[in-house]
Amino acid sequence: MLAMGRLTALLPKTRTLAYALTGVLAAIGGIAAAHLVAGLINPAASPVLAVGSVVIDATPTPVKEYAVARFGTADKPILLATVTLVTLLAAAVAGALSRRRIWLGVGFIALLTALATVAAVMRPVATLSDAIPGIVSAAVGLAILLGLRHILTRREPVTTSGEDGHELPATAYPTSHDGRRQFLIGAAAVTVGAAGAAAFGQKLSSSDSVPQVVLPAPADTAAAFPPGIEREVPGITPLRTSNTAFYRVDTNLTIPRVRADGWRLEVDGLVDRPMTLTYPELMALPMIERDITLTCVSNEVGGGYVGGARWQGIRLADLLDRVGVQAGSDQLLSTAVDGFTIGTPMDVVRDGRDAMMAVGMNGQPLPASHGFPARLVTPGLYGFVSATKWLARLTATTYAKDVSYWTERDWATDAPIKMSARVDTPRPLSTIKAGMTAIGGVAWAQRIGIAVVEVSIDGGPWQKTRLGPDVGLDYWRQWYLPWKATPGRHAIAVRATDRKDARQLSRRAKPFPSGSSGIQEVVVFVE
Ligand SMILES: Nc1nc2c(c(=O)[nH]1)N[C@H]1C(S)=C(S)[C@@H](COP(=O)(O)O)O[C@H]1N2
Ligand SMILES: [Mo]
Repeated sequence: MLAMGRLTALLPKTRTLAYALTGVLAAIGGIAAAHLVAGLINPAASPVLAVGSVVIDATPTPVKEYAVARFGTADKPILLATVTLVTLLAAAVAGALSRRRIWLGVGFIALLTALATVAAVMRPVATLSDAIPGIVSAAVGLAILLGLRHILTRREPVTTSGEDGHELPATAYPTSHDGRRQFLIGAAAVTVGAAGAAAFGQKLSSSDSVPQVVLPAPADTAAAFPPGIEREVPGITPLRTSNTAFYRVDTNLTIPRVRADGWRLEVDGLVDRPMTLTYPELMALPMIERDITLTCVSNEVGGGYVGGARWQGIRLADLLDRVGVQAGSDQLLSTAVDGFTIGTPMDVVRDGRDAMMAVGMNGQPLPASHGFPARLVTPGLYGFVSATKWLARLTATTYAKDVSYWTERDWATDAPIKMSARVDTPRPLSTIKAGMTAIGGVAWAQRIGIAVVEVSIDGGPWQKTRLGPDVGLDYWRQWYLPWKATPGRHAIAVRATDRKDARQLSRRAKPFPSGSSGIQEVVVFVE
């Protein structure tokens, strides 16, 4: 207990700090307890996340753009860390002030938790139960504040400071040593409890649930899925991306949990017969099954925001024929349950490609993270103009009338996926052993199909690689080239050509506003 004795000896001089700490611990404990409860009820109602969402919505577009440009995908963690930090700083100030005026501490915790509760309840898809985490945070926060304060004041009677604010030495209080120990034990208990609660809550909220529904057999099935060459070429991306390995991109801080019962799909706008579908009604419609490679416009050359899966769902063109789209509608606006929107060109959706409202992914109901109960999948277009998850509404409209979420932020209105080839193995900047190996990866040219993939080593001639199985023109293609690696540093470049004989763009472009382009070049070391 020597360390504890030393620690406690520090406390008397830093009594204001101890009070600040009660505020911080109250905030941490309240936030953590609420995060745990939110994990059980609705992850999006967790105080920091709810406040974070309000901050996102209230942030002017230029600031948002700056944040995305400056921090990229780290923008969300940075936002949440900032919300937490500001809260804890304010809590520290309130705690310190509460030393003399208890109501300042109590009032602050009440105000803070009230804000978090309001933020949770005001979200577009909130229910009343979303107030529960905020209320829990108030109860736990206040209990911690008052509990720790109780321990502190026991060794600091009202007479501690005289009229002049002068403090008596701590040794004047026989119980002070015990009090300090108790305070430290209490603080440690709150910290450990909060860490446990937060971690468990996080586990609950980030687990990707596969909803318990049974998919009907599709009427129009895809051809048997061929085995990929990932067994023969170690390190190459599997031909089919599993649901758990599939990239996830969306604006949501937590995965929306939509229940099948109660869910409705509205089909409206410039249509002759507007329609509302329940989940069972949707599942009763004839379904198709297609192998499609999805790509995110934010994917850099060589990046991982791309994946291939077998999708099952209702052909969009069939659904639109049922409602009768009126002449003049050039945009299909799709709205998610949280109000997020995507605009897809109406002629693209109806040009014969199998754009679909998917309910299944690789033989399973859509996982929550990939859009349960229903999402759009449009072959050939980047996800931000074609792949709305957690679908709630389809509106036939015009580009003149409605502007979708990303288009409003200056991204393209229509964005076909650019052909690209990626090296999976050897890994960039890795060191491999000399001798026979393989260079391999994937290439995609949705809507047209890959014809040729070529590799150039150290600026040498372009060599044709061998292609993996053909899964259709909307699906990516594996490729590989046996290679006798010689010691030294090597640069490997890869480029693709499609079945219309067009070559991949070599001009380098950033993702904004309509997708990256350029030739990937990978450097490896051989020893
Ligand atoms: N509701 C909703 N749907 C969305 C998005 C989103 O932010 N919200 N992002 C889109 C983008 S940018 C892409 S690339 C795809 C990604 O789908 P995935 O997460 O299933 O891979 O979803 C699209 N659908
Ligand atoms: Mo995307």
